[in-house]
Formats: sequence, C-alpha cells, structure tokens
Amino acid sequence: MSCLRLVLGDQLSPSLASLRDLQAGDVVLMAEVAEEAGYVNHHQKKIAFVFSAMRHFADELRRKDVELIYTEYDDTDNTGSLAGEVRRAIERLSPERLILTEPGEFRLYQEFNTWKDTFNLPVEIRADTRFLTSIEAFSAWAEGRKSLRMEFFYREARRQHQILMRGDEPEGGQWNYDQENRQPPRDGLNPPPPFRVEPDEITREVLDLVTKHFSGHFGHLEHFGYGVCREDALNALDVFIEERLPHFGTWQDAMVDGEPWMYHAHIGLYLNAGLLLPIEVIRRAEQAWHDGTAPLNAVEGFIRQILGWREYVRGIYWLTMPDYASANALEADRPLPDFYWTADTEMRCLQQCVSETRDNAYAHHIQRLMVLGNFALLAGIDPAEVNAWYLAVYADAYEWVELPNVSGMTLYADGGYLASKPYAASGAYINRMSTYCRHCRYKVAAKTGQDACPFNYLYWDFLIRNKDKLKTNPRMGMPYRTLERMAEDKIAAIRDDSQRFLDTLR
Ligand code: FAD
Ligand code: DLZ
Ligand code: SF4
Repeated sequence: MSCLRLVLGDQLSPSLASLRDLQAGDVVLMAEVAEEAGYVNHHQKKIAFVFSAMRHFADELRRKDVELIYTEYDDTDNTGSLAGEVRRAIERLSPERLILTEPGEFRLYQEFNTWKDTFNLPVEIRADTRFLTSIEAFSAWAEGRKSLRMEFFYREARRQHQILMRGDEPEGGQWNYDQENRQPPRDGLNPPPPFRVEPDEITREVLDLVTKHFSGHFGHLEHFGYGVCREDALNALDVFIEERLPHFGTWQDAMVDGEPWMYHAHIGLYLNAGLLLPIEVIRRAEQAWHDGTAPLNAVEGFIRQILGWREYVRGIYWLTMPDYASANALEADRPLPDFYWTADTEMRCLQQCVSETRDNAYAHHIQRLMVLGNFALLAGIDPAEVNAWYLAVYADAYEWVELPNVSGMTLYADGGYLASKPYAASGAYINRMSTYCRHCRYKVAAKTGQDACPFNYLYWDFLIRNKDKLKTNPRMGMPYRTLERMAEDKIAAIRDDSQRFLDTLR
C-alpha cells in the first residue's frame, strides 16, 4: 500500500512520526508555500532559515533514497497552500493513505482534521513524539489541579526521565539553584561571538528568493549565519556547551547594551524546527556537569528551560486552545506602537531590543519578557497584536510556544492560569539587570515628570487601572499596600504622565 507522507517546515527530524515505517512506494511531500510564509509578517531571516533547512532536509532524505516531491516557492505550478500541494500530489500518485504528524499550530490541526473529507482518503495524524511529555500525559497531569505551576511539572519530569537525579532526590540536594543564578551584569563581561555558518549554495539561493519575494517583511538578511541542517545544529550545540553553558545560569537574566547573544544557547530555532531533539540537548548538558566542565547551577538552570518550560508551555497550549488565543483578562485594547517595527523610540532598552530583534530574528528571554513584553503589559496593548508581533519576529516562533509565553507569561491575558502574578516591573528592574539606562535620555531614578523613565509611571498606572482585577491576588499585596499609602498628588502626577505618554504612541 503506498502512502503519501507530509513533512512540514518545523518537522525536520529523521525520527519524525510520519517518517516511521516508510515502505517502498511511499512518497514524502514537502512544500514551500505562500500561505505558511505569509500568515504573519515573518522575519526575513526566519523564512530563509525555514526554507533552507527544508531544502537541506530534503537532500538528506534523497541521499537515503526516499522518494520525495519537493515544491519550491518559485515553481510555476506551486498552488501556494499545503492543501493545494497535497491535492496535486494525490492527483499524481493516487496514494491509499495520507500520513501526517500533529502540527505545532492549532489552525493547521483543525485543517488537517478536514482533509479526510476534503480528499476522500484515509488520513492518519500521528502524535509528535519528539517531545518528552505527550499531550495526553500533560492533560493527565493537569487534570483536577486548580493551578498549573511549572515547578511541580518540572520536578515530576525530572523524576520520570531520571534527569539530574540521584535515585528519588535531585542531584546536589536542591531542585533549583536560582539563588546563584540571575546576577546583574558586571562591567567587562565579554561573551564569545555567536556561532555562525557561512551560507552554502542552497542557502544563497534561498536568500535570493527571500529578497525577491519577502523584502517587504520585517527584518533583513544581512549577515545571515544560522545553521540550516542537523550537522550545523549539532555544532552550534557543541559550541554552546563548551563556551557558554558554564556561565549560562549566572548571566541568564542579564542584559548588556549592544550584546544580544550573552551566554544563551541560541538553539531555540533548531529545537523547534526539529534539527535538534530536546532529550539530546538535555543529556549533553547533563554530561557536561558529570564531566566537570559546567557547574550544577548552570546545568540545572538550562535543563529547566527545556525539560520544564518548553514542555510545559506546549502542554498548556494544547490543553487550552482555541480559547487561549482570544484570552484578554485585563481587557487591553491599545494598538501595538509602531516602534515595535521601527525601533524608533527614545527609550534605550526598547530601542536596543527591537533593533537587535530586527537584525537577528533573536532576542533572549529577559529582553522578550521584561523589556518588550513588560512594556506591552504596562501600556495595555491588545494581546492579539502583541502575539502577531512575537510570532512574526523570532526565528524560533511557532504558536504552540509563542502564545503561552506571550498571553500567559507576559501579558497575564489568561488571568493567571500560567503565571501566578503579572511580571510587571518599573525601570528599577531594567536598571538593575541591564546597562541600557546608562545610555538612555530618560532618567531611571525619576518617578514622574518629562524626563522620568516611562516604565516608572506606567507601572503604577497599570496597577491603578487594573486594581479591581489584581488587588485580591495574594502576590500583589505589597505593591497595592504601597499604592494605598501614596499621596494623592503623586497619584495624579503618575496618571497625568502616563496619559500624556500613552497619547504619544503610534
Ligand atoms: P536559552 O535561554 O539558551 O534557553 C535554552 C532553551 O530553553 C531555548 O532554546 C528554548 O527551547 C527553551 N526555553 C527557554 N525558555 C523557554 C520558555 N519560556 N518557553 C519555552 N521554551 C523555553 N521560545 C520559543 O522557542 N519560541 C517563541 O516563539 C518564544 N516566544 C517567547 C515570547 C516571550 C514573550 C517570551 C517571554 C519568551 C518566549 N520564548 C519563546 C521563550 C524564550 O525566550 C526562547 O525560547 C529563548 O529566548 C530562545 O533562545 P535560546 O535558544 O538562546 O534560549
Ligand atoms: C514557518 C514556515 C514557513 C515560513 N514556511 C513554511 C512552508 O513554506 N512550508 C511548510 O511546510 N512550513 C513552513 N513553515 C512552518 C509552518 O508554518 C509550521 O509547520 C506550522 O506553523 C506548524 O507549526
Ligand atoms: Fe528603559 Fe527607562 Fe532605563 Fe530608559 S531609563 S533604558 S526607558 S528602563
């Protein structure tokens, strides 16, 4: 029996469920299509990465003698949609069955479920086994729990997969070493330059194609240096383990003006496209600790991101979709300011984080959360617009991971389902954890007035605006008690400054 097997642009793993039990006569279909490249304003480097990685993966399959149909973006008969390309392949091959792996986004999952009727063909949608926690296992864990806290999920995963464990106890005696991690930056930090791959012929062709069709999209292609195949991704991982992992924990939350890469791994795009598997990354980091080349605080902190956060947000996504996408608990409705696209703002922290995002299709976690996201939270920006921005601008962005991070962790749009309190912060946090304020025209120490850091008054204005919704949160008791003691003229100044500032947006 011959099967048609679809592989998407973020399913580039030889162990992919839909590539299992390939038989002679089966055909694999991969397609570069306008619908996937254009459903948000994807960064030019993200499109180039995905297309080049798809072409390299197709070559790997061909080398293994897999029969393949590959539609390039410029092919004259390209229909522009996955459904259109599946239809063409069915008409050509008359397969007996269509085999798919669960996609990473709900919109495609819904579409896949219509294909049995659309194509009048048996359709098998296989579970994506590249994750450590299946969707079913996550729902079972979540069942009956009032609040889903990542820390408890993570501990169970450590036990279940025996990662950094000594029997039933965590290695070193603690689950978490954050008291040693997350230090403010110190002068003289000098992270190594990022791992870079010189574009090969395939990538150069793709770069020309992206220039031709997507030059109106966000970002640019200059200095494109991302890896585009499994070998590149493994090299990137090696370099991280050797050069950066030992310092990962200590500087995990630090932000340095003009230094986008810090001691982070820069592997999110490889993991999410399938060029690396989470378990192999985790085991490599664990081995570095056993070998004595990286300390436990760094290794545990890093593993928590992948075994904990990454799997946890995926679980939340599939548990709550489609409702999660429209959640707006704080009723935020302000349009996204233009500077998220242009970097044209006098706020140095935002200007740096947006321009680095534009240059690299990358920003590290704290830039995403505590600068770009914190501003969107405090200014009350519409979650739908914020989500569309994050989904477009990062090379590692797919909705299953982007949406819970934005609507849950960053905007509190889910009303506290994912995070126990909003990650709202004034300029003091950014000043402590970064060097941006030294280069800013605003004064981080000033609370109100023309020169005051906007994060300062916007923070209190946010608490005032959302008092009814947040005051009863036990973790918000302290700021609300401070607010209660605040003099009326100070509150009036905060509200005036905020209104004046917010009126200038857009
Ligand atoms: P490192 O800091 O080196 O961490 C290692 C790995 O841990 C990452 O590659 C990633 O796979 C995983 N990880 C770390 N934090 C998270 C997290 N909160 N959720 C899921 N995985 C995590 N990550 C994405 O992969 N895609 C997104 O679209 C995305 N959008 C985000 C939006 C916001 C508002 C925030 C606050 C975070 C977002 N993240 C997203 C999580 C995190 O910022 C990125 O995974 C990370 O910055 C990728 O860079 P890195 O590989 O250098 O990560
Ligand atoms: C991100 C992306 C882009 C830009 N282009 C394609 C494409 O042309 N063909 C394809 O199969 N996949 C692409 N992708 C990845 C998909 O958008 C991704 O598979 C879904 O969003 C599900 O996670
Ligand atoms: Fe950002 Fe305020 Fe610091 Fe300027 S002063 S960099 S706006 S936190």
